[in-house]
Amino acid sequence: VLSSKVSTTPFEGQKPGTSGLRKKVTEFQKPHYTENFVQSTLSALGDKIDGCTLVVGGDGRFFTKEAVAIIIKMAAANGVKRLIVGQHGVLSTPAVSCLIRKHQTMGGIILTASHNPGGPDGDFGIKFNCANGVLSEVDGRLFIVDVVDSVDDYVHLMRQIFDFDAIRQLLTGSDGNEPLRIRVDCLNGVTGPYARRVFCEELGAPADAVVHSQPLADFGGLHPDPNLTYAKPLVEAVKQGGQGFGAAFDGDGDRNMIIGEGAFFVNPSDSLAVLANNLDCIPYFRRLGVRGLARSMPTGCALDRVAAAKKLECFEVPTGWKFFGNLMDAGRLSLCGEESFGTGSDHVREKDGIWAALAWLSVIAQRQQSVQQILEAHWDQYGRNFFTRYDYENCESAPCEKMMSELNQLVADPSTVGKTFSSGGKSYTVSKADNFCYTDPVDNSVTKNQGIRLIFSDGSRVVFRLSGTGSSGATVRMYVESYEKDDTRMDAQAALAPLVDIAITVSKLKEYTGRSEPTVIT
Ligand code: VG1
Ligand code: CO
Repeated sequence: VLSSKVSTTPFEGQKPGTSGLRKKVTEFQKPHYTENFVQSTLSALGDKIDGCTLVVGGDGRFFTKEAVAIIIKMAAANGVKRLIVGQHGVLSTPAVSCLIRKHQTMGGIILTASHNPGGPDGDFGIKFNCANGVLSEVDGRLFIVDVVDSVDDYVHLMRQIFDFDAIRQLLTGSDGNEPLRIRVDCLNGVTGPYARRVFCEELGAPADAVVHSQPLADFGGLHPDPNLTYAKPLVEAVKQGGQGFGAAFDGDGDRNMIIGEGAFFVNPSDSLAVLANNLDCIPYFRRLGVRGLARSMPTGCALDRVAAAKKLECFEVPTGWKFFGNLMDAGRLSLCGEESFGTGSDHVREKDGIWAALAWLSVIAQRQQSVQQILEAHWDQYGRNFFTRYDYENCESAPCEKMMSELNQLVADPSTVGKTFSSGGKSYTVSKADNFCYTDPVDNSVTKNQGIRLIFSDGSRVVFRLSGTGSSGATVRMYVESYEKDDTRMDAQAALAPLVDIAITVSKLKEYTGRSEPTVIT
């Protein structure tokens, strides 16, 4: 392999956030910008890079081909022996994780900005996933690029986890029941080919059940973020079409939104708890048992109630999937999720959108109940943790930093505990206030500053943090949660209105962000 030396200078702001480096495409197009980050990533592997194998792929967004070409050249120059690349550079995030594990590679490079818009004016991103495997052997200096079918290995894995026959019966009505009609919206992200193969070819859903299934460099102008705001077309289609199940995934295929008939919305925190409560519907967990549960800190606490009832260990980790990996590798975690539409298990080391949809279909098939019936039964058993998240996207950074530092002072002030706040006829007394700090139970590493928490005496919570995935400005996330034992059928926004009001007032959010309304409410 021939290589040459190129000199370059550092760039501002190449620090990876919650999930790698995310910036405008135009940043990555600057001379040496992408090369610098790729070189830093490869250099960080140290000696281990010599003769290793890496997986490379991404969600197919604009600039993917250019980035793959750069990575191939630089990997060769750095002594990597073999690259496993998805066709056209396209692989979903969970599929990359699947390949890393299957081939026991040194790791993988994922090219995605996830749920952020794409195209020449959109975002691009690069993140490195570590090996959860063994070192490959070094023999000679031959450099190999293997182009793999992006779908085969993933589908094979799904077949081992789920009972495809049972789901096929559910979707085709071959058991004599009315078939469950579904609508799966890939939002023109990377999941299209996976979803067509899984839901239509393998599970017998009609071809028109999977829509926007062509991965496009600009997502066809759609915002590939599966929530009620950006996946509105799915919501409308299911309302009108009468399907009993709807799902949408983000650009790189690791997020999911689940809705039932009439577009009945499943809050992701509830989704996690329901799956935890029904893991015996899935052969993978029947076979391996359930070793533990986990959620990210801002995620609603419905999961904790299931864990307590089932006497399972339950972990609370900082936002971002990387914290779950250690627990999985230590054999202490089987199912985990985040309020941000991420759900997954230890079958890979990423959250997994299609997996989540299959998990839900497994529960529906086994219980023979609708999505809404399953949720309501859950609330009847455990009570309901109402949950909402307000996002204030792309605000000015300085005032948001100031707001966070003021909130830091508030939670550091001992007199905050015991204070009572009231609104809309409801009162909440602070029982704990802090900035969330996580000590990894496996390696004892400490991660500080993971979000301001105000926890009230009835278990209700308000959490504030700044996003680590935006490509410009600051995005404030405000998470509000309250628990009701009996009154579980209320509208979530109505139930949470008093606490939302308190949270906005206490943080002076409107003053600092200059926004009277959030960009997105989930
Ligand atoms: C957001 C979510 C977080 C998620 C992360 C990556 O991070 O809140 O839960 O793990 O995105 O998801 P932040 O720092 O912006 O709040 V993905 O689908 O973008 O890889
Ligand atoms: Co994603």
